Amino acid sequence: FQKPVSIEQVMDAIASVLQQSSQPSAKLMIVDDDPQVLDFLRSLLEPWGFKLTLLDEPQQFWSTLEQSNPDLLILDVEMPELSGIDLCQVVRNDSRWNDLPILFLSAHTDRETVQRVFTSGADDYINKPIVGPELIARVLNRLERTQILHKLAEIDELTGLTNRRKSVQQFSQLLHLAERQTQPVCFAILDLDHFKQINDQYGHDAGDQVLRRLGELLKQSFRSEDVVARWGGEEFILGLYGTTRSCGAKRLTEVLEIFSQQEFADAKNRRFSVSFSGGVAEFPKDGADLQALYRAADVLLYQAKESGRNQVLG
Ligand code: GH3
Ligand code: MG
Ligand code: MG
Ligand code: MG
Ligand code: MG
Repeated sequence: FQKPVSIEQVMDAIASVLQQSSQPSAKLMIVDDDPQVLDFLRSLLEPWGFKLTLLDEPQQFWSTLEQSNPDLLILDVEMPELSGIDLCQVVRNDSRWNDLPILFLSAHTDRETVQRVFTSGADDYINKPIVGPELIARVLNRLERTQILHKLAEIDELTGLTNRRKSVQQFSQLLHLAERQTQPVCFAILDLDHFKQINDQYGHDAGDQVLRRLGELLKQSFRSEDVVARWGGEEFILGLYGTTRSCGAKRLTEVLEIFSQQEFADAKNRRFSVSFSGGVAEFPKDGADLQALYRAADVLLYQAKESGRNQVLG
């Protein structure tokens, strides 16, 4: 038999989770027309390190939401002018806040209210009077789920590299930084050679193994501040900070030498090796944004393919 769990034990368990997680610095925005509830929530949540934005009248909801840019939103259901349910509906219809976790507080636990809360797009629901440990547990749970979903949405499943969508964001940050610090960025496209043939001859699993290996090699060959991403299919892109075109081309040629010497084996233990071709461009000389850099590098990639593959041109 298990002993009943006391509130102290729950608090201890939460404290240990909090110590291990990076969540406490998360930003929470709370809207409730009752200042006493806000005071209570402040005294409950602040000691855990959350950054709080408290609002007791929904009139300033939008400007406050935009300014505080919270990781999680807590809404009261019943407020004099606008209900939390109305707010939630509008937030959910704005693509900027699609994935913002929303928790509701309410003294009304009737079926109809609960149903309206969830159909408005809420993620969770907490009864008033608020039980501190329960609220904290629900907040942490939501933040953790959201963090996991965000991570998953940024990663290419096969190689573990940054995916295309995320890499576009990373690139724009990298180029802004380079512009401010007047540094070059080397942009490269890599494309595996005759990869269709590899798949046809040795099977799709063997092909996947090649993609994973190239992903690992690229990850370990460049710094964490560089962009290394799978752009799609058998194509990878790189952004090397503070690196010129010729320097980047040289380093990628070294990576190509290592890669093309790797031996792979298929399910029938047939041995094979694979090469790639690359085209390299330099920011800001060859292009001022990702699109222009991509075009410039793609011209050289095409030339590399046309003139025998297994080479990086820059
Ligand atoms: P080239 O040297 O001109 O680039 O020829 P290629 O055969 O590599 O180029 P093509 O674009 O004709 O074929 C690309 C192949 O990449 C076709 C597709 O089956 C394979 N491919 C794309 N994504 C994956 C994947 O996730 N896994 C595997 N195993 N193969 C993939
Ligand atoms: Mg209220
Ligand atoms: Mg291709
Ligand atoms: Mg092709
Ligand atoms: Mg190819």
